[in-house]
Amino acid sequence: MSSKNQRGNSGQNGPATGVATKARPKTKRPSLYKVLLLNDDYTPMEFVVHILENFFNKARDEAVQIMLHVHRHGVGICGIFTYEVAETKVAQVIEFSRRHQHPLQCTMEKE
Ligand code: TYC
Repeated sequence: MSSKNQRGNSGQNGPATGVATKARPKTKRPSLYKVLLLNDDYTPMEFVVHILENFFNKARDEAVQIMLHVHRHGVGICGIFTYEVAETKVAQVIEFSRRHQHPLQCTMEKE
């Protein structure tokens, strides 16, 4: 078997001293945003649970827990997403609630 290095070594055996030539694309991690649900006095609890199950893929138990947290504390986190996903979720919740004539509000906040 050859003892030559694959590339860039200046000749002798031993540790490779060549220039690193492998491409290393710059990948910055995206900023994340919390999507928050706000309490109100009118939206039915069951409707909020439905939102959490269907728009945020929560299982029934967790959906009920989040809904009750919002009911008791005024605000709660339904998920954490990149900017465009968070923006889409907020728009979907507001539109769906509006269409069902509930005042439920949803907003986003940088993590
Ligand atoms: N407070 C509402 C009620 O008593 C229930 C509710 C929970 C509304 C969470 C909005 O984000 C909310 N019917």
